[in-house]
Amino acid sequence: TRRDAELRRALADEQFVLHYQPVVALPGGDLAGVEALVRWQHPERGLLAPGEFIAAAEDTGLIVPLGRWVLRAAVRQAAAWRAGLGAGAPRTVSVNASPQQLQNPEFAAEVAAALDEAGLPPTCLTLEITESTALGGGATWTTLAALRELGVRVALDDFGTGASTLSLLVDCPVDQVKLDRSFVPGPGRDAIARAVLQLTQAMGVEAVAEGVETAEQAELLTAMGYRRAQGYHFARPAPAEDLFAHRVG
Ligand code: G
Ligand code: G
Ligand code: NA
Repeated sequence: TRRDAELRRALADEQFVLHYQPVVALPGGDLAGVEALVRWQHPERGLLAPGEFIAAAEDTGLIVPLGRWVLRAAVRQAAAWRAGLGAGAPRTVSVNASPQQLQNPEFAAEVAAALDEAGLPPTCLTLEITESTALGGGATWTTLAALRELGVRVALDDFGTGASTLSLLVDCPVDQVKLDRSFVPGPGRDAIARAVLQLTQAMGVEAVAEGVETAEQAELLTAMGYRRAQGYHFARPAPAEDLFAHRVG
């Protein structure tokens, strides 16, 4: 198809770029890590968000080579920040992974090789998967276990929006849960955010609140006991060179 050919060419021509969004510590807002978010610098249509091409990449299977590129670029960038910024560098880089990547029996070895090549410790990488990916079973769970054995951290993204049951957290152990932005608390609507925090604390899993857009939301989350947050209130996704321009440049 045309779509397929266009995506293939984009990969060959290196038209993809990564933006990074800070994950911060609460209270205080100090930098804790970054999430890598892919964009397509399209020659005619300009900068495209993942919503415009990830689904097509998944349908055509091109998500496997695209995901490989994203992973390698993100760990290289994280290693460069560590070398250049020292204690000021983000301590973790989070990378989104699609179901097909996790089902690939070579994926854990590829991740290990990318980390090794970049010189980034495995504990500095978090792979974000969605609940539907985590429900993959079989090959997916073997890959996740191999990754965690390496020291790579696994996060369950968009938590609370899937059709999953809580037993998923038992069947598919993860290191971090990202509360979906639809559950960011407001006055009189904080039950889900509270419940998810209690659940993660009971399981010894880190909780990250996503989609924090106001100071009031950040205060509510802090008062509840959230220690990690991400959202436009703190910082928008930006190119690597803009993120720490004031410190590196
Ligand atoms: O800002 P935003 O539009 O960047 O991202 C939208 C969605 O695209 C998010 O749900 C995110 O998980 C997904 N996404 C962003 N980057 C990647 C990537 O590199 N791989 C995959 N599989 N999904 C991504
Ligand atoms: O979890 P996921 O990978 O879906 O989250 C990344 C997506 O969320 C990206 O599209 C990113 O641009 C978007 N995003 C990040 N912070 C905020 C925010 O505070 N509000 C909203 N509405 N979207 C956000
Ligand atoms: Na994500």
